[in-house]
Order: sequence, then structure tokens, then C-alpha cells
Amino acid sequence: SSRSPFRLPFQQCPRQPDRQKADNLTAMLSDIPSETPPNNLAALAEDHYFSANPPPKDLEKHVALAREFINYHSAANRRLVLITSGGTTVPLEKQTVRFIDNFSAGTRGATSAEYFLEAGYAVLFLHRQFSLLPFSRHYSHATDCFLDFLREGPNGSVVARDEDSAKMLHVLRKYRDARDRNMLLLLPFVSISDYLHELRSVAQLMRPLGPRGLLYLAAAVSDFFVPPDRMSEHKIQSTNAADVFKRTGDANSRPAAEEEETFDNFDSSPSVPRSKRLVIDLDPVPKFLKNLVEGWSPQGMIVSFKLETDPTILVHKARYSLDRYQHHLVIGNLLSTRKWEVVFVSPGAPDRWIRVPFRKSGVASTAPALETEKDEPLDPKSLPEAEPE
Ligand code: 9Z3
Repeated sequence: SSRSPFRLPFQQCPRQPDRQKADNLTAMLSDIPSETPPNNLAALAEDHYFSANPPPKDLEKHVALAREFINYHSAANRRLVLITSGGTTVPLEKQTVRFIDNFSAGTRGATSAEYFLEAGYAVLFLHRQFSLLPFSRHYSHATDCFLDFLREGPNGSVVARDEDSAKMLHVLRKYRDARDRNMLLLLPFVSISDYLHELRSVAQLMRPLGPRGLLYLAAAVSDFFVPPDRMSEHKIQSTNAADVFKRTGDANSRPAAEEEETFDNFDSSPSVPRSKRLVIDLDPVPKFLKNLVEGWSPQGMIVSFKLETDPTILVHKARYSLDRYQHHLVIGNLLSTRKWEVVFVSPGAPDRWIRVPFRKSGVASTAPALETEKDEPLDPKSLPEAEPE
């Protein structure tokens, strides 16, 4: 079986009305005439996704903050970048106890934000809640724990350790400056659907900026999710004890022995009863980059990131994405080498590898040596000039 159907423990199978809704949608989609232009199909997929997946509870509040921020910088004729950063979760339950996550800590996004601020951009930082943030990332709670940089000062005060105070002061000043000049707006998201709702709303708000608006999509976006019509409302149960109670109303009732131990003889792995396993069947997350490029922010400068683990397909996949969505730049990176090398893939230009000169020992570069044009970290001064303040 290549794609097994989604199977929750039987007591949580979706109720009939939800199944009916899904069937109606399938029928509706199959009614679409085959000559429907691709743009209309993209619009239909967008309408369906955003009406089926509820917006995050703070969307309206975030939109109000983003609108004010964008208008403020637009009036000052300043460039503005929307940076997306961190991983997106895939909830398995509506009242979410469990979710699928990915590796991203938000280092790329938080670091890039500092560089964009340095280059004069206002930064709207759409990030995974509790992931790394610009400036504070230098002193996180995990690596480089902030407490290690402090010591007791005179009269019960706390001060930076002497050897750390120069760097800390530098970071503190940059942070204060960004905050005091209203250059940085932080908006958090958690799940993939929160992320997509927020991205669409902010991208649409950025439309009036035209090419002064840059979208820099560094978040690690889930490719698969559980659609709401197949999602359990409550915590997925690992036994059917509650089910028997619900059926009988008897707090002392227990599942019959044969109910607990139902084996499926056709099962490929019969050592655990199928009724006790959790089989998760995920749908693909619709690709909205086309909608972003053509509808949400048609004049914005759009930079996307492409992440792979297989070095032999990275550049191909990056070029494919660029050809398909017709945006401005794809930055390709590999999970294992992402901290010190990336490849820039842009229309009509050769691939351009950018490397930082230092590298963790023992990890080989994946960039073809002769194609490397520049072996330096990205210099903020090489970014486009910001508008005069
Ligand atoms: C990236 O490729 C980012 O550079 C990383 C940064 C997530 C690797 P860290 O947060 O990692 O610094 O640890 N982001 C884009 C990943 C992504 O989901 N791209 C989509 C794809 O590859 C296209 S938008 O299909």
C-alpha cells in the first residue's frame, strides 16, 4: 500500500457530516471545467484552504499592528522587509496536545533581521513563537545562556562580566536603537495554518509599498498537514477505555478482552494490534508561492529559501522553484551546511555560492569549488541602498 488511508483509533473516526463535507468538496472540485485557467485554480485552492482552516486568534490584532507599522514606514519612504522565521507546527488534534514540528531554531531569520536593520530596512519579523529573535539571540536561554554573561556588581546590582561587556553593549545599543526608532515589529505564529494566514494578510498589506517591500521567506514551512475535517477535536486516545465508558455510561465498565486485543491478520506488522497504533495520513500543504507572487504582493521583491538534505538535487530544486513561481531569488541551502554556505539562484544569472570563510571541522563543503564566485560572508553593504532617512 503506497498511501494508506488516515486511521485514528476507531472511536475518533470523523463523524459523518465531516465526511459529507469532504465529499461535497471533492464533487465541487471535479465539477471544475478542465479548461479552467491555472490562476483560477490557484484562487480556488486558496479560498478553500483559508475558509477550511481557521485563522489564528490574534490575526486581527496582528493585522492592526502590521498596518500601522507599514503605514509609518511607507510615509517615511523607507524600505521594509517581511522576514519569516522558524518552524511551523502541524497539530494532530484541534485541542492540541501533540503536533509535528521541524528542526528550525530561527537562526537564519533572526540573524538576517539584524543585517537588514543595519542596511536601513524596517523589519516585520513573522516568527515561530519562542524561536530566536534578533539581538536577544546572542544571549539565549540554551546556548550562550545569558546568565553566564552576568556577575554581581556593587550594592546588590547585576552587571555584565568585564570580558563580555563590550559585545553586550554593542548588541544592547543596536537593539535599543531598533526599538526606539520603531524599526522592528515582532509577530509570532505557531502552526502552519497560523503562518499562512499571517503571511497572506501581511503580504497583502505590503502591496502599496511596491518594490520597496521585500518578502524574505526563511521560515521552515511544513509540506504536509492534517486537514481540519480529519482532525480529532480532543486528545487522541491510546486505549479504548474512554470509548467503552462513553458507550455504556458506566464508570466501572472495561473493554472486553477481545476488544482490547483485536488483531488484523492482514496487517503487515501484527505484533501490535492495529487498533492500538496511530496511523497518521497527511495531505500536502497547498503551494501558495504562486498566489503570493501573483496576487498577494505582485510588485514586492520576493526571496524564498529552498532547503534540502541531498546535495545532488539542491540547485535543481531551487531553479525549478524559481521557474515555477517567477519570483526574484531562491536561496538554496542544505541542512548540514546551512550555517556557512548557501547558493543564490536568480533569473538569467549563473548559480552563485556564498560561503563564510570558517567551517566546522570535518564537514565537507557541498558547493562545486569552481562555481564559487565569492568566499565571504554576506556583506550588508552589498545589499541595496536604503532610502535616505
Ligand atoms: C530555509 O531554508 C532556512 O534557511 C532554514 C534556516 C530553515 C534552513 P535555521 O532556522 O534554518 O537557521 O536553523 N528556509 C526555507 C525552508 C522551506 O520550508 N522552504 C520551502 C521548501 O523548501 C519553500 S518556501 O520547499
